[in-house]
Amino acid sequence: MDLNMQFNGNNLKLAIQKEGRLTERSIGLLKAAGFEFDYYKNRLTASVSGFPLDILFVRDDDIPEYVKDGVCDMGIVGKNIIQERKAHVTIRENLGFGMCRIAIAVPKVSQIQKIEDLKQKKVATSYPETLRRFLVKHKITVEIVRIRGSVELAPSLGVADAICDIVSTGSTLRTHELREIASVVDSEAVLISAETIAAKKKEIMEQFMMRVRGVLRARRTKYIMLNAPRPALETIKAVIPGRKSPTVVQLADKELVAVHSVVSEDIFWHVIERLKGAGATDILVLPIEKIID
Ligand code: PRT
Ligand code: ZN
Repeated sequence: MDLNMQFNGNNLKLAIQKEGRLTERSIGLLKAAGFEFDYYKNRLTASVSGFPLDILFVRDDDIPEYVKDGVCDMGIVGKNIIQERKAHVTIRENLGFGMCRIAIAVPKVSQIQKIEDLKQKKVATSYPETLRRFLVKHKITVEIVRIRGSVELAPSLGVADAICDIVSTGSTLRTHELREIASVVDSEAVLISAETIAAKKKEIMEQFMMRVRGVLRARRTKYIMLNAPRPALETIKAVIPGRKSPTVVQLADKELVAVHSVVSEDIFWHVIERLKGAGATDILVLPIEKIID
């Protein structure tokens, strides 16, 4: 594909998965960041209106190399692929979707209980490099059987004693009567760029990143509103300090105040418990669209 034939060379070129588990969420992130483009099946490229960004729809496996070689400036791909390829690219943001792990599993009935029991056994995987590194770290020698798809079938076909594959919900392992014995590495979708950025692309990449970060931060944060008795205010302010300081509004009832603030999603439930404990009532939680500093 000669990209220069199709695109303005000064535009930022972003590669995303054409059709697969990351496609919908990648497109959703770009749209949430305000980038408008048409997407339909079998489309190879799209241009964004009002922003110098071109999108390439490709196989996920090709994305690290495209970015490393400068065919594209940035890409959205699973961390698992980057690690497997040992691709020299820079991870700019974790994107909070495509969550999975690479894990080792054995048939439920197998004698193998722990990774040490894998010594001299056969392990089937599409991630030979990731597995190799894990085994070197644990000083275990196995025979790695490289398989491209349907790795979970390998033990029942007699091809291997264990598998090393992507696990998300664990339902594929359950369906195939497999039992996880070790987690090798965690993965999620990431935004990558080349290690060195061409000078003419730096500014536009920063603008692109600012928009994407605005969405990511908003997704990780909730807006919270609550009522509280005035004496509880100091405790509540300590629990939800806000981005700078919470908004405190006097209610008609002089004994009550309303407090507005933002809370990070990872500590959200913990915070709610503490707020209730401090006497907060009528707690409202709202999504935030964007956070820009
Ligand atoms: O055609 P192309 O090469 O672009 O796509 P692909 O078929 O190689 O990849 P795809 O779309 O299956 O996955 C793209 C990326 O999604 C992966 O590289 C991971 O980063 C991420 N991801 C997240 C997953 C899963 N979750 C996942 N569950 N990739 C694959 N799976 C498969 C896994 O291989 C296993 O067969 O789902 C099964 C396990 O899922 P659970 O939920 O049953 O545990
Ligand atoms: Zn792939």
